[in-house]
Amino acid sequence: MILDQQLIEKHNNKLEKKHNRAFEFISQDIDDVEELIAKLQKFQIGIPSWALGTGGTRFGRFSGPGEPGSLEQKFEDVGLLHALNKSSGAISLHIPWDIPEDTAKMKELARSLNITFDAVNSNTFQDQPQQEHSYKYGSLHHVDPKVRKQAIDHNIEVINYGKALGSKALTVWLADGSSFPGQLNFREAFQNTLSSLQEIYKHLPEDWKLFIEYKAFEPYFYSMTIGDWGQSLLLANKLGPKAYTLVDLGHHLPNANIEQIVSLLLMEGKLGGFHFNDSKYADDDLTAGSIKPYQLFLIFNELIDGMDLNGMEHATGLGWMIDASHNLKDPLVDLLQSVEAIKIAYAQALLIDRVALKAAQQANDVVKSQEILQDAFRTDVRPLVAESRLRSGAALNPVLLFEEEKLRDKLIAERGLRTIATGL
Ligand code: PSV
Ligand code: MN
Ligand code: MN
Repeated sequence: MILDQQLIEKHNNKLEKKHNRAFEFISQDIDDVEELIAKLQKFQIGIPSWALGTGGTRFGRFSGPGEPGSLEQKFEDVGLLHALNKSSGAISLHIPWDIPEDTAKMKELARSLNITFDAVNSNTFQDQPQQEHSYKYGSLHHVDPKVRKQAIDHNIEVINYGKALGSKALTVWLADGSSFPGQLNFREAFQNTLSSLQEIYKHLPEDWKLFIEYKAFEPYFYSMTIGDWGQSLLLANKLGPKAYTLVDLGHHLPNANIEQIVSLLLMEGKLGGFHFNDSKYADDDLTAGSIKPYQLFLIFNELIDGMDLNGMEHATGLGWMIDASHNLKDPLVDLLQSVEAIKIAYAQALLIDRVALKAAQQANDVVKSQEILQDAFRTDVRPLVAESRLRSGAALNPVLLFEEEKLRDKLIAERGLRTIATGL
């Protein structure tokens, strides 16, 4: 392991004095700071196996050195992130990009790194070598039952890998859609998707969830067969209690009110979880909170409101995952930044005075309602998030430690300049 506890302690000792000052300062204004810190400590965010290497665009890929060259090394990367922030204790695998051939061995490796298995993801948006039927015109929605069957079988295979590892959910994202009016019969495409998902659902273990992701555009440009939360929710409702909608922040039309979508899905008991990322224009897969931090905060505002109302456990009630892919930054540093941004938004939303907000809403006090939200959003909660790390044995400033200790150089020394080529 390129990072041991001593290095973390050395780093923390250096920063502790300044941190303690900032933490004491903010603590004075918080009623139950201990409860808030405990919530932050518990909160874990799943890391996608496809975000550990440098992503590309359709114009090119500029690989970084020292990226993981095997699934074992991807696990080690997540273990490293988790050691740095103690908030990244799970990996979400994408199959067949990451096939855990020897599941017992991979489980043991994960255990030794203190990480668990988040949702497993199927892939029916690319043709694999030796595959009999092509997904050029879609998979679960395909007009040809043979193609649908092949895609269903693949999803069942992914469930089986997940069962062997200890995952508890399958995420289905479909690239099924059409690029020209007339190409598809919408109703038939939807019905085919539903009956394919029904087959997959039959193979879902009792304690599993099926996450149905939606996306408004891309790779098709006219219609997507699961294009919005309405279509996803329709499918989830028809499938049954184990099926849920998954919200990927980058999959909406511009300016969509995602926090409102979140609040209603939660109200209906059909919000499965998130793929966190950020975007300016489309499915840009940028670092969470890097473009619209207020939106992220407003989403957490709805989450806390709805979860508290339904008595849901914040840390485990939903699937919290990142879905990112980068061309410019070191992927590990980027993931540290995303986890930090998500925890900051959560901490800010925990500060909202909910009793006062309710009263202001009931009185139609528009100004006060806005003031209450913005007061929480404009509080610098970074010392709270850092304190939660300190108490969990993680680094006060993971990004700084990563850079100071030249952790990427150490990975390069171990792995060489080899890189992987998976990821979107
Ligand atoms: C493609 O848009 C995508 O980013 C989806 O969000 C999936 O979750 C991810 O790829 C992995 O398949
Ligand atoms: Mn996604
Ligand atoms: Mn996406």
